[in-house]
Amino acid sequence: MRLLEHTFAEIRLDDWGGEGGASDLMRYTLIGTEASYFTGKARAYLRWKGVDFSETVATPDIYSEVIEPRVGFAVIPVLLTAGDDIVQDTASIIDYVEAHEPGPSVYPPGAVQRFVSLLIQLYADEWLVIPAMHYRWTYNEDWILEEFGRTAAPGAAASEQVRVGRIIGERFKSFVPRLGVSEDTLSGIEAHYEGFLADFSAHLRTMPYLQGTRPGLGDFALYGPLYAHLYRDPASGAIMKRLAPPVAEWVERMTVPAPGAGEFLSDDTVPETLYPILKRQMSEQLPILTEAAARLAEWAAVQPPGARVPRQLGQQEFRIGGRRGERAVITFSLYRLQAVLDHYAALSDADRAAVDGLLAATGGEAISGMKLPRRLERREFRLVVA
Ligand SMILES: N[C@@H](CCC(=O)N[C@@H](CS)C(=O)NCC(=O)O)C(=O)O
Repeated sequence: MRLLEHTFAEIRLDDWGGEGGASDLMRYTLIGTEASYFTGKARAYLRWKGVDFSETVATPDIYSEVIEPRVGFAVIPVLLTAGDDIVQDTASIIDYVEAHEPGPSVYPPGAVQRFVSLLIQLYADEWLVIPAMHYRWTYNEDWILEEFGRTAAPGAAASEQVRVGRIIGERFKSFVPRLGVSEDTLSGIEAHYEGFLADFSAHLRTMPYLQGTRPGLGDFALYGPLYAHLYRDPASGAIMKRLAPPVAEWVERMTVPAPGAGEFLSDDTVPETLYPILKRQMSEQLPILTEAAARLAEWAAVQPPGARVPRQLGQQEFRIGGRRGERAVITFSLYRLQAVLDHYAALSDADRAAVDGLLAATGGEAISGMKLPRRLERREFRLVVA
């Protein structure tokens, strides 16, 4: 969901102090913040995986001394390894740890369940960001500005924290209209989110996680928006607890996940209680992805291999919860879509038939014929066309 490239140098002070340091003698260091969407996803996963890690707060000093020089731009979370590798993007972080650490896999063993996990990741990372940012900035603005200041400058005076919080906050707030949050769409965004909460609550009354008695990739992805913005931000958390106690309890379980406990549903079963969630995704997110792929095709037609993909390719109309609005065409979403399409392309005939049945039942038939115009890759942490 990265939208802006910015530097933290302008708000840097030498004597703020922070917690921990990037050189702790742990196997991994996760750099992020408690208020960050994608840090939540990575943290819950690392805890569940049972790996040895510590967390370093992404203060302005850490941004300008570690993240910007090594990643090339200001973004969290970042994973540092004991071997001094640096990994960015939560999907890459998860895949890196899956490849290097023993223990239970975050991916369900069945190809159909795995397809659903990737779909839910696409929805959680790239669509629920709309309600997450709306609720944060419409109902929690003063709180989050103070929180940004407390995090960035823990040793500073309260007035300095407020100043710093505003500088950081203005940057994140500027993402809000680009995501399509406006007067025209507010009620639709809330309708979408409340519908999701009702459907996820109904599902959670039947089992503790998305696909059984243990969390998988889809759960960790959903935890991104549902923890920091929609549970921890106080006004959002009150709404979640009022409308969807099972979801709030799931957030609490996911915050302290028991490493390795539980099972995925047997026989690669996808519970029908997930269909309403997938239907909502298909009816609202799929059309914007289809249009984004067409924009990528126009742009990429004249690009050489290795060309860096712009974060945004103009604007597009979209629908959410019955309302219409405008938003930026966010190219990164196509990278998450590509993971879904790659998995689809590699399915056996029998698994493809099962996935096609699921797509037909949820209005997602278009996915079976979808192809991105160019392959997307990440080089030096940037999206490029192959
Ligand atoms: N796709 C990335 C998204 C990371 C992301 O958007 N992080 C936010 C904070 S939660 C950020 O640092 N945004 C800054 C920016 O987009 O410029 C991931 O999964 O790690």
